[in-house]
Amino acid sequence: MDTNRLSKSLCAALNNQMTQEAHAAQIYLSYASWANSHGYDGIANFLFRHANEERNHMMKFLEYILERGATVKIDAIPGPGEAPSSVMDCFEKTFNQEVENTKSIYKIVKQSFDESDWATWNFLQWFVKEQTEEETLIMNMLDKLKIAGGEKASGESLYSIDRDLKSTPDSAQLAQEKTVEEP
Ligand code: OFO
Repeated sequence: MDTNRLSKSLCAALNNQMTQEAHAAQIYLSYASWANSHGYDGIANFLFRHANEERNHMMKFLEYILERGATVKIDAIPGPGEAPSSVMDCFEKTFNQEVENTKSIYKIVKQSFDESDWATWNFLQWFVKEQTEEETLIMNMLDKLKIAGGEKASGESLYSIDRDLKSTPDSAQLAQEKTVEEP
């Protein structure tokens, strides 16, 4: 008896998204390492925490696919691409990657809607909210950097942004602990 509750196309889309979350984690790890090696310990800490979050997102997809009786396909994770050239570039790249991720999640939301797969549609609502939060978080960082002078920001202002991030309490709760009911 076949107990699989996901369509072939939704299963493929969810598996693909799972790999994209792993890819996002690689990007954050790479940028965090770049920040650390340039002396920005606060920024590195912020990015390392986000790498962890993305990994948790990957696990959420994996667990959901299994929960629906479908097959998880672990694939190769694409590399993170080039390291940033500056702090501004780091956050611009981060923002663009989050926007791309949002688009990719919206696609699966639409697909689940079109297939009337309400369980998957409901599961994805957590990610819709999470993406809004993440985009806002990075947007706020970009605003601060713009005020500091963008690409021309002085060492002093970058120093204080980095120091502030170091002392900011960890507002990024572990994604694993969040649920659709308690996002
Ligand atoms: Fe950047 O958040 Fe995952 O989905």
